[in-house]
Order: sequence, then structure tokens, then C-alpha cells
Amino acid sequence: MGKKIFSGVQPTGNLHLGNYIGAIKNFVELQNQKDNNCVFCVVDLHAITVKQDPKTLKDNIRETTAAFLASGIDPEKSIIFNQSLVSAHAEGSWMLGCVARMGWLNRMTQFKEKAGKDKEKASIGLYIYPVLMAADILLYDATHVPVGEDQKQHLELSRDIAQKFNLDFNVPNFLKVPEPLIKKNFSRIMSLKDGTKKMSKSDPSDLSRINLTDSKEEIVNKIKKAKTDTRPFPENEKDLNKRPEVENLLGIYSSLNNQSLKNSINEFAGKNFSEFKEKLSEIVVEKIYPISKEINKLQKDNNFIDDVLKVGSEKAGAIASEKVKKMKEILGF
Ligand code: AQP
Repeated sequence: MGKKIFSGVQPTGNLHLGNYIGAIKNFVELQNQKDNNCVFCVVDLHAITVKQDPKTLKDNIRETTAAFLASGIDPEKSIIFNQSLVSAHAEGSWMLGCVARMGWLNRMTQFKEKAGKDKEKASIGLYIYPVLMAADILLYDATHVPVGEDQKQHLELSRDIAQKFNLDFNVPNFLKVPEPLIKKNFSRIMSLKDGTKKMSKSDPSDLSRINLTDSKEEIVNKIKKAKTDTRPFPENEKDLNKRPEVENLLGIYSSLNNQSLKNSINEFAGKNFSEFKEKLSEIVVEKIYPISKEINKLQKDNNFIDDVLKVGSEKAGAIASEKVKKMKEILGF
């Protein structure tokens, strides 16, 4: 039997190679597997948990949609929409928020990281973000959720919320308990400048990430400047110990070539970093530049992108509002 897939990406600009390898690349693979039903969402309600400029947000919603399409997500095969067009997400989130416990949310490390030292000033939305994420997933009866390693904890919370709702209202199996789909390898791509920090949209340094809209020259330049170390190229996996930057670059190379880390190391053992970086640039340009070109092309036609989202939101809304209707009946409304 096929899987029911739900996943989302925030339209917060600067979509990068980490988003591609950790999420979007897998979305395309899952879409193309027989019998899967896939829903891919531009999670704009999540984006406003931190302040957004309205005009930039609108552009970023379209850019993220364009990135989905340019990467190979096909609106004929998958549902593509933006969250704010389907009000069931906000309604479902409220009902699930009354089931989720403060203690559970207090453990979420992403809130702690994003709120920083002054958590009193963080928005309530940022705190309850994982509840909205649970609604996103549970409204579609998703069986599997492809995410990067950083989202594992939020997904576990979605599972807890589903189980508690089913138990509290004695509706066994009403909310489906979703499974995370996290790639064993290369599920966390790190900054090109610091191998201990994840590659992130909000890193102030553009050199820390390869954007999905970068030109060929920018890609080559960023890889040239990517941090390595002074030790020779690794001979085996043990040689990667305490070398996060080198491990990360080899991870990117392996993932884009669909080969193991071991094979990549063997390919370059005895050679120097400049040779490796040249090959790495080639594969990144080969995989990312066509996406960048297509995003630029699609962005010239806002009507087309808006239409994809409108059609997708009608399909998504039909599924999600039906689930919300049943939730309301269960709650006694
Ligand atoms: N560095 C990464 N490596 C692997 N996967 C990643 N993802 C994000 N960064 C990496 C995965 O991409 C999907 C969409 O992420 P998102 O845009 O919804 O949120 P995010 O995780 O907050 O992205 P960023 O880049 O880290 O944004 P900021 O800088 O705002 O915090 C998710 O599946 C995520 O796992």
C-alpha cells in the first residue's frame, strides 16, 4: 500500500541546499513512488511566528512554490498549496492546542534556540508552532512525514498529541500516528563556514549556504571559500573524526551523487582538497543550477504560481475541512 505523505517548507526566503537535500529532494522521490499520495505545503502561518515584512512574505510564498515546482514536484501528482489558504489548519491547531500539554512544549529545543535568551519577548505563535505542525500533519491522516533531522522532536510531539486526542475522546485510531521519514545519511547539512551549525536561511552570512537561486559563479565561489582544515584529505571514515566541515562537504557530495560516504572518500583519497572542491562544485552546479534557472523563469509568471496554489488549496481544503468537521463532532460542538 502507498504512503500518505505530508510535509512543508517555510516561506522565509533564502531556500538553500540543506532544505533541498534534507527535504525537497526526498519529496520528489516520494512523489514518484507508486501509490503514494503526497501533500506539500508552503507553511506561511509558521513563517509569521517571527516578524515578516508583508510584501517580502508574499514574494517568498511564490519563491518557495517556484522552488517546489522547479525541483520536480508536479501539481498533477501532488497537492501543492499554501497553508493560509486553508483555514482548517488554524482551526485544527486550536483544538489540538487544548490537548497538548505545556510540559511537552517546554521541552522543544527549536523554541529555545529561536527565542534565544529573551524568551519573554518571543511570540506565542513561536511557542505553539509545533501544535500547528501537528494539525498540518494530522488533518491529512499522513502516515509518513519526510523532514530533516532538526524536525524530529516536533514530529514526536505530533505523535503524542494524536495519541492523547484518541485516548481522551475514546476514538482509537481517529488521528493517525505519523512516522517520521528521516534519511539515515546526510539529513543535516551544515553551514559552509562552521561545520557545527546547521545550514540555515537566517544565517547572516550568505557564504554559509548555497541558495537554490544562486548563479553558477556564486556556487563555485562559495564552495571555493568553504571552510576545510589543514590536515590531508581523509583516507577513511575514521579520519573524519572532529572534522565537521570536511564531513559536511563530503556528505553533500555523496548525497548529490547518491553514493555512500565511503565511496566518496575512496574517490579522492590521496588527492588534495582543491581537486575535491572542483568536483563538488561540478555536481552542485549540475543539480542546483537548473533549479535556480527554472525558479527565475517561474517567478516571471505570478499568475501561474498563484493558480497552482489556488487549485492545490481547493484540493487540500476538501480533505482538511472534512477532518476538522469530524474533530468538532468528537469534541461536542
Ligand atoms: N541544514 C539543513 N539540513 C537538512 N535539512 C534541513 N532543513 C532545514 N535546514 C536543513 C529541512 O528543510 C525543511 C524545511 O525547513 P523550514 O524552512 O520549514 O524550516 P527550518 O528548519 O527552520 O529552516 P532553516 O533554514 O533552519 O530556517 P531558519 O534559519 O529560519 O531556522 C524541514 O524538513 C527541515 O528539516
